[in-house]
Amino acid sequence: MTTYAKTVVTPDQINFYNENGYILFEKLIDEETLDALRVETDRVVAEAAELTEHNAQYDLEDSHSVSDPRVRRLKSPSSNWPFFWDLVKYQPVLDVVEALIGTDIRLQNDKLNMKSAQFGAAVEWHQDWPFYPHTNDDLLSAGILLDDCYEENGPLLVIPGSHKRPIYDHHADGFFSGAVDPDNFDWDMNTDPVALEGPAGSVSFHHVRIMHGSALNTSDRMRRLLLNGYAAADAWPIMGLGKMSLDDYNAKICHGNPVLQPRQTGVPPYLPLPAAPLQGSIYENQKALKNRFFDTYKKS
Ligand SMILES: O=C(O)CCC(=O)C(=O)O
Repeated sequence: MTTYAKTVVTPDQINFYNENGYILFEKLIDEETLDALRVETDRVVAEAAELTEHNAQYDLEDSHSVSDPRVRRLKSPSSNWPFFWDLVKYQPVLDVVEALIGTDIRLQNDKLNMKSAQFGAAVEWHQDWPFYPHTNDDLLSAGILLDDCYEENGPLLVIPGSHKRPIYDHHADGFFSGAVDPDNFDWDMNTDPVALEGPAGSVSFHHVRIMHGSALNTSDRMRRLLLNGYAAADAWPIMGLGKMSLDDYNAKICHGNPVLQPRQTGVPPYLPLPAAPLQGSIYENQKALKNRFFDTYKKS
């Protein structure tokens, strides 16, 4: 097993994260692991070629066909392919997560968003919190860049400091839509968004309440982003464990120990109910948003 030097996270970096709700570590993933991640991703994507509809492992672009296969997302990769569970426990990333949310850490969710060259789908502005409210908000997502990612590739955009604002309305026509209507934006699109961009192997960390989204990938290069969502083990999901047994839930602990006593803080609750009419992924949930922002967005 490879051993890694502990990632140093300085008090200034922790303060930056606490103030802004995000931080980026350039090239945190070593070259060997990054190569292995790309090889495994290519292998898994190739297995989807014959699919004709979404399933529990793959979310497909609207334009997907057997003759022109287009995977939009790998769903819960760590549950479906063992390589990705090993990566959830990759120590240099967990060192940062530990510095930001504490020692006892559970994997909350994970996905690999593909954003392929020339057609990769946009993700409308949203906070992650309304999708999975917890008893406290010590949750974040680590975004591992598989490819160099810059403005033309549709990087993740965040609104610094928005994790301290109220929870925005994520409903449309009375149902959860997982997206914020642009008429409700109270930030300046010309100056406020920050792009989490950098060379392949860089890792961004964003708070569960930060406002974020991303534009289409109109470039001729892929933008693949593995998002591993981590939670402090004492943050308990308000929506319950779903179909998971307690043993399965605790098997998601990737650092430290399970905690049975929830820590309750005064975070604003928000329920993703009534459920979005279109289920399966954020892309499907967000189809209910009629007033779409990124369909016509061009950075000025
Ligand atoms: O892939 C992206 O750019 C954004 C993804 C995201 O925010 C999500 O899947 O919740």
